Amino acid sequence: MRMPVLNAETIFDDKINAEIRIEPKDWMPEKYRQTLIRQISQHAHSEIVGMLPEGNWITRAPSLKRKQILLAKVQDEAGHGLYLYSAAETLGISRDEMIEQLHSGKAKYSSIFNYPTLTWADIGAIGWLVDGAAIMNQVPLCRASYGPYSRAMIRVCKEESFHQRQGFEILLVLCQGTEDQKKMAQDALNRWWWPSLMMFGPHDSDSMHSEQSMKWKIKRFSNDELRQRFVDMIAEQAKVLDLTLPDADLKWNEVRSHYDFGKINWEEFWNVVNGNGPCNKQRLEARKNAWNDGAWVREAAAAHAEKRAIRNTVKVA
Ligand code: BYC
Repeated sequence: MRMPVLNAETIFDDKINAEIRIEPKDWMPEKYRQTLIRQISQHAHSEIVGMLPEGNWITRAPSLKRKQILLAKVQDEAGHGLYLYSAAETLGISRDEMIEQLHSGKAKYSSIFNYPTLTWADIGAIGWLVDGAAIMNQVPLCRASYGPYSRAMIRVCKEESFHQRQGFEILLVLCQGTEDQKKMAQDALNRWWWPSLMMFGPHDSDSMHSEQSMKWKIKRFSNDELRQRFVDMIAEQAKVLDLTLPDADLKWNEVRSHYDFGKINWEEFWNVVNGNGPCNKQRLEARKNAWNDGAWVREAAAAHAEKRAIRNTVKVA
């Protein structure tokens, strides 16, 4: 009996169904490649732009210990950006192209990083809420169907979980401190709560990529499913801090076994995504300046690599 000839697309579909990772040299549909480039590069940009709001507090951290921890956290974000850029490069896009897309505004980065960090409590709120949302979204990405992305996410998630604890601990210390410190923690929570919910993206009904990305097992849960899990987790953790989430509609629903919560301001979300948030211009300016100021380092590194390559060829010959 002759074996049926399998075409590339059938092999790809079978691997997805069997939970076998797709690797860089495997055949993949062009749209799958483009979806991954879009998501992974935007994820990388988010990590790099995400260093800015926290970097703003490195020189003003309240103690040497806090400064060391914050420095380490911000360096972790840089590392996450680098793994993710490398993962995206395996799909055939260059680092320069990705950076160009960020600088020209073609590629997005997470809306959350366009809000200002006004007080030290904001650093706690970012760790607790922003990194908390990141973990909720990224743990399922450790099982994403594309091998290099899923493997990068395993290390990223381990580090994010330390980040969330350090944020929670900053707030716990403030909440157990003076009345003013507790107020500062509550104020940070009031400002960061709704933007954190927006991190999960538009409602499922408005999420144009979700259906296809879930079929391809890039995404494992929808935006709304992850957002709900996040609300359920944070509502309980807020009790430990004795802080109040700024949502009058937040209420445990016995029937659903989930918290109900209020309406998200989608107009604000799209406004921020489209470049008009409080810090969009400042963030992009900072990234462009860093890129231009670092040109001499990239040139020197390239010249050094070229010299080493020539030296090695001469030795081999
Ligand atoms: N902000 O069809 P949808 C971090 C865009 S880093 C801006 O649902 P998808 C951290 C979306 O891109 C956190 N844009 O899209 C770092 C799409 O537009 P395009 C970053 C958003 O891809 C430092 C359109 O809206 N995490 O945690 O299926 C310090 C329609 O959306 C946002 C990741 O990147 C947003 N919030 O789902 C601390 C995780 N939401 O691309 C912490 C990986 C949506 O067609 N990414 N848009 O122009 C994902 O999981 C998915 O891409 C998303 C969106 C859930 C974000």
